[in-house]
Amino acid sequence: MKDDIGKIIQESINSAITDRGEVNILIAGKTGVGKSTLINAVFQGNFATTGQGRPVTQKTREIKKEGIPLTLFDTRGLELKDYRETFRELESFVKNKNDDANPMNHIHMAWICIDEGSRRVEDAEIELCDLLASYMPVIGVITKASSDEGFRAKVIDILKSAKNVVRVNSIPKILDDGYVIKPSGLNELVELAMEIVPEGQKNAFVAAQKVSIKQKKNKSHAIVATAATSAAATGAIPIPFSDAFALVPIQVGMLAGITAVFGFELKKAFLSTLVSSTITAGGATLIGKTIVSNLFKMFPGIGSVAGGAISASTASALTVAFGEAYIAALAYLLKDKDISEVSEADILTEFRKRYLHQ
Ligand SMILES: Nc1nc2c(ncn2[C@@H]2O[C@H](COP(=O)(O)OP(=O)(O)OP(=O)(O)O)[C@@H](O)[C@H]2O)c(=O)[nH]1
Ligand SMILES: [Mg+2]
Repeated sequence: MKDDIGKIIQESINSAITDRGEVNILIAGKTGVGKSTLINAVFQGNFATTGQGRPVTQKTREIKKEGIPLTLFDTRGLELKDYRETFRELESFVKNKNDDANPMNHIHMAWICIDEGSRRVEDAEIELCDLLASYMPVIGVITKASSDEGFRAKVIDILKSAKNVVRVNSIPKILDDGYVIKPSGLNELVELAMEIVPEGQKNAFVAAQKVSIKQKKNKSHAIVATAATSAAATGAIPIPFSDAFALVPIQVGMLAGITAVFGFELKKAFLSTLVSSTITAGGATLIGKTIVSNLFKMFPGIGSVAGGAISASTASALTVAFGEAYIAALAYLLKDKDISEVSEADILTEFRKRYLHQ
């Protein structure tokens, strides 16, 4: 049984990672416009500060980080006189990427950053937007936003091939009297990106971003709902005692899926602790209740129908309670902490509080 659990956990991790997929985003803008600052404000892992990235064209660097399902392409060179040369090289790179038979390797969206303070949109920005828009959805991002004065409307009008334009301010601003203006627009940007990113990349994007806990919860609720349906199906099969064991992989898979979508690293040791201290320690609630309902099934005739029915709804209800407690724990921890600041012990404590009430 112990070995089986180990195998189930490893398989759950593998499929959670596969199901989550990868998302690739190109971020372009003139030097100093605030690309790196925006990247660090939106995504977990301090992407823009750690490492210089690998140059993939003269002006584009590819940035990746272990454990985060995101690749960023940071593009500069828009301010150069010979930007068309830069664009030609970029276009052949992008075309090559997006011709790949595997959609996971495509560049899935682009953000073109324009400094609000510049109050103008350059020809290079318009040309780049049109160029990229023929390969992927593009969002116009007005950076260092402080006062609009009609600039957003102007950008919408000029960047016709962009899906939409969002104003962001990526860093808090401290005024003379000590008043702090919080970053703004990041949530709008993430919501918009979620709408336009391909379906197969949504979970990866949700995991990589750190702005919207709501999006992480939404995707996790969907994982719980799917698991609850599978759990109900195992419960409906009138074979005595089979359910408790059939439920384990479903619930472990659900845990791994939620962990992945929240953007936490999937470590076997951690999931093992989580599983043994909840699924097993919760035996009284989980496996225990399933066994009770299986006893019903052993009665002939009406017993197996009633038993099946009780078991199906019990299995599904237990799975939902289990999954939702985990989501609530993770969401609670991320309210005022970054993923990197949340320890495995924190997760265990909060999860046990909510699921085992201890
Ligand atoms: N007030 C304010 N300042 C910002 C914002 N974003 C960036 N900055 C500042 O603008 C400067 C340049 O920001 P970066 O993020 O390094 O710009 P970049 O586009 O990555 O620049 P390159 O990597 O040189 O192309 C830094 O001093 C930032 O602190 C913002 O949203 N608001
Ligand atoms: Mg930068």
